[in-house]
Amino acid sequence: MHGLKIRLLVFPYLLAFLLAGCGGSNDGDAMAPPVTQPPTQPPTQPPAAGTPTLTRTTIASASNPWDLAFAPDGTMFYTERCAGLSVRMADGTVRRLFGNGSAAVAANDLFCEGQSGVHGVAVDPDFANNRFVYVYMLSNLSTPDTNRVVRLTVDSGYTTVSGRTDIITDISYKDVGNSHGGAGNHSGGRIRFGSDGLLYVTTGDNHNGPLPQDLTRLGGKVLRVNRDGTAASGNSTPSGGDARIFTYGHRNVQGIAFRPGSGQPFICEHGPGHTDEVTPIVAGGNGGWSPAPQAGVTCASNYCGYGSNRPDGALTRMTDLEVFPNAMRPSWTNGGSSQGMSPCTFISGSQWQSWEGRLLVGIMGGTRVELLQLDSIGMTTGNQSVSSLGGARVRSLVLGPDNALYTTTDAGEIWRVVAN
Ligand SMILES: [Ca+2]
Repeated sequence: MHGLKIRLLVFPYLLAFLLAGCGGSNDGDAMAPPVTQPPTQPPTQPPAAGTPTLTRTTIASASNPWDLAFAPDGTMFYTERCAGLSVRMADGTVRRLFGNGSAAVAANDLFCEGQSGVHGVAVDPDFANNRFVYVYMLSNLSTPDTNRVVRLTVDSGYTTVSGRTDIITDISYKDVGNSHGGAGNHSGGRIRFGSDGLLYVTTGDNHNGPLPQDLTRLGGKVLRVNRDGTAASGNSTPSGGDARIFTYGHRNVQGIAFRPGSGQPFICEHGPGHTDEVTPIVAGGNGGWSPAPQAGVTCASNYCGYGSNRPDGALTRMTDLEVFPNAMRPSWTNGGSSQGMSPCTFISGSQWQSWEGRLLVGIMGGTRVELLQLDSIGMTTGNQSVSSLGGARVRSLVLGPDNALYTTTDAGEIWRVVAN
């Protein structure tokens, strides 16, 4: 990594030096070919877009808020990991719609354990007509327990929900602890509608070695489904696999965002002590994560995610191009380290000035948010840490219908961040 970075930094200076040298030698070289003179009129430069000034306000407090989503009228839904789904009205009124305790509608099967509980929330693109909201949650309705995606219908006054429909009931869940941690680890759980109108669901590897490459089970995947949970067409799932699988070979994906213009999905994925990854994904793609032991290797609990799955003892790779040469290449890795990459979102809106079109990535353990600049194929060409979004474990990053940025933090706050 360092070698590459140094080369990239040095090259422009080297090029400038060589060009300057060429110009100098031409001055006294009678044999030099004629030089085409540059136009006397300097080329017109587009005005440089500025850096936005951010103003951050805490608009709500909550208990382990995990995700949030907006209705077209600006009403905000948010989840709390152990409580359920709430709504915050424009005037600041909060109502608990679905979950435990005082929620308008009880979810008696909901429980939280370890990292798991209520995670992502998504609003249907046709919410104005169907009033559908979707929640990713841990449930004890199946044996063993599973993560589910539940669809709810919200009433016109945002006072309650009805018509619970569990559209995905069989997302892998770590129901028993093992050598690598307790029950509830690595459940993924972000849900987002893409610009194709389909619902994307990110899942985790449950500290289970074979799971990410097992195409018959839903852990360590990105799913793509219709609003009733059936497989979307065009998923290109490899033969014999569950047709809901869009991509596989992932560790614990908790961020997904869609690039404005192309609509291409990018995932943001927590690494195993090294190599957090941002990756543009394509239908049928393999992320290249396989924490199962290779032949001749043994690992505690049959999971090599924190050590080596290889006979040579090298660390298990987040994208193993030796075993999976066609695996999807990451756009960015977090400097070779892993600090809990979780949410991400693309920035849009002219008030964001030079940031428009860039990808914001929350890194929880690093208590910082990185801003990535991408090239035309989605590879990262530059990154910077956004100091005004730092200092917290940012669990969610969502651009509201007002083009303000909204976040949840593990410390229990929901922020609104305005650019100007
Ligand atoms: Ca990967």
